[in-house]
Amino acid sequence: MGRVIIHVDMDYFYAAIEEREDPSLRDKAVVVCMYSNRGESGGAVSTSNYIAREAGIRSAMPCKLARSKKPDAVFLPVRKPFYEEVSANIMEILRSNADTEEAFEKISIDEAFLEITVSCKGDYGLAEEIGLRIKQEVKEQERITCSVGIGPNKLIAKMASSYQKPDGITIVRPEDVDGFLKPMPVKELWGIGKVTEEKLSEMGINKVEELASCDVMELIAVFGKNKGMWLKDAASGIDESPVKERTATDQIGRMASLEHDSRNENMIFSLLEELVDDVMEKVRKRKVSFRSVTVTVIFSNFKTSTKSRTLNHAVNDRDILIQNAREMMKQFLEKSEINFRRIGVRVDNLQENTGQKSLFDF
Ligand code: DCP
Ligand code: MG
Ligand code: MG
Repeated sequence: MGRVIIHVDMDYFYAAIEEREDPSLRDKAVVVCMYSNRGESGGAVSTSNYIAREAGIRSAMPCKLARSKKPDAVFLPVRKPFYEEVSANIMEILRSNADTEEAFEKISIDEAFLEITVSCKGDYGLAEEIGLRIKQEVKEQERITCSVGIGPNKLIAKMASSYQKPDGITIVRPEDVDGFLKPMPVKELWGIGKVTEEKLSEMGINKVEELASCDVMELIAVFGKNKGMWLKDAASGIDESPVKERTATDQIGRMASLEHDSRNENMIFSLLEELVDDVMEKVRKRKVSFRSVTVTVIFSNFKTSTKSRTLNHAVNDRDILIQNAREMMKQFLEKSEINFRRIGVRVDNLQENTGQKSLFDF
C-alpha cells in the first residue's frame, strides 16, 4: 500500500490571528510588519491578509512601500510569542490526526506534514474526510482557516496545499501526479530556488514536463550527483523522504480564552490548571522533559505579554510546571489592572526522557 501524506498550511497566518483577536479588522486590509530598530520607517512585511494582497502587498516588501500601495490598510507590529502559542495549539490538533504521535513533522510556524496511510487505509476518499475534519477542528478550536494538500509523498502534499488558497483542499491521487505536475513551471517545484531556476532556464528547461524528460546524466553534469538525481525525481513526482519529527526541540503549549474578560484569580488559576493538565498529557505521551516554562496573557485591549523561566535542569513534573506558571501569572495580576482575555502556558527546551527519573537524581 502506498503512503498517504497530508500537508497543512495556515492561511495568511499572522494577519489571520490579528483578525481573529480584533473583529473590527475584518473587511480591512491588514499588514503585519516586522519593524527594525529604526522604527516604523525601516522594517519589512511579515505577511498580510488577502485584501492587502489584492493591492500588491507581499511578504518581505518594505513596510514603507506597502503603506504607499494601500494607505488605508491597518499596520500592526508582529507579536511572535503570541503567534507561537497559537501555532502550538494548532500543531497539537494536527499531530492528533496523524497515524501515530511520531508520524508528524512541523516544518515552520504555520505548517506541518502528517502521515495518514494507516488511518485512511490507503483510500483517498477517506483521506479527504480526514483533511476536511482537520480543517473543521482548526476552525472550531482556533477560529482561523488553513489549506490542505493530500498526496502520495511530502513533495506532492506540500505543492497541493498551496494549489487552492485560502481555505482550500487539494487531493492528488497517485494516478493524477503526472497531470498535476507536468504543466507547472519548474520554480513551482518545492525546493527549487532562484539560482536553480535560472540554470535550468539556460538549459532550455522551463516546465516540469521538460525537466522530467531530461536525461539525468545531463542534470548530474550541471548540478552534481545528488541535486541532479533529486531534480529528476522531483519532476517525476518521486519523493521517498519520511514524515519524521526533526528533534524534540520544539514546544508544547496550550492557550484558551477565559469565559469572560476578568482579573478574577480563581477563574484564571482554574483555567491555568486545565491548560497545565493538557500540556502535561502531551509531555507524557511524547516522553519528553522540559527546561523552560512560558506563560502568556492577552489582555482585554489585545496587548500580549509573556514571561519565561528556565529551570536549572529538565523535568517532566506537573507540580513544578503549575508552581512556576502560577507564580508568573501572579506577577501579571499584580502588575496590571487590565482584565485578562486569554491565557496560555507552554513548555520548551524539550529533551527526550532518558529512562532514569529526571527529577531527584541530582
Ligand atoms: N513570514 C514572515 N516573513 C516572511 C514570510 C513569512 O515573517 N517573509 C511569517 C508570517 C506568515 C508566516 O510566516 O504569516 C507563515 O508564512 P506563509 O508563507 O505560510 O504565509 P502566510 O501564512 O502568511 O500566507 P499564505 O496564506 O500564503 O500561507
Ligand atoms: Mg501560511
Ligand atoms: Mg507556511
